[in-house]
Amino acid sequence: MALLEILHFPNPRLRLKARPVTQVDDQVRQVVKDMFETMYKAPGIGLAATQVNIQLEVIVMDVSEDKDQPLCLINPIIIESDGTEEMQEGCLSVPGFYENVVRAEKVKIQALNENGGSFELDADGLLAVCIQHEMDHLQGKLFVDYLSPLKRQRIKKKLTKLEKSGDLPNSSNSSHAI
Ligand code: QAP
Ligand code: CO
Repeated sequence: MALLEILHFPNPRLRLKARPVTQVDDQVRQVVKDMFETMYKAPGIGLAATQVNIQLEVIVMDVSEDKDQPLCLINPIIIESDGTEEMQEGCLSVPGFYENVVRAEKVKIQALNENGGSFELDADGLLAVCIQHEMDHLQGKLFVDYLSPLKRQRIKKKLTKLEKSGDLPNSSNSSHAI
């Protein structure tokens, strides 16, 4: 097991597109394990491989209250979506910022699980929002892209400053803390 380093906006690596997993093998399962560990530790409710600098279509999530319902999505596709809903979102790659985003209210997805088995899932509420948010990551898209350029620029400026000063989580540059 290993904790992975989470990239922060505006790191250009968050813009890379993930490629599909061709075979769900032990190496992929190790990535899934490490991603769960990293997400639970953060703590977060969702994490896409792109956020930990791995360009594979792998997502881990757990939107349950008791953090006891891990969900792994490999090569997910949306096969149906319905309605619209606005919800406040955050992101482990955009720490400390929360803004409203409009997305589909319901989605039906098809994906592979960590054993390579195919499944479908009907999602609504927070789960549906989280799935769409994480699938965006695999395309190099962030929730801040839905905000006004001015809001996005402000967030970018603040996070760049925090990153330089080493004041973000899992930073290896906390020079002034010593
Ligand atoms: C995506 O986000 C999401 O700013 C998952 O300081 C979030 O796990 C989808 C987090 C909300 C739908 C609704 C954010 C942790 C975690 C922060 C997360 C922070 C610490 C975000
Ligand atoms: Co995110």
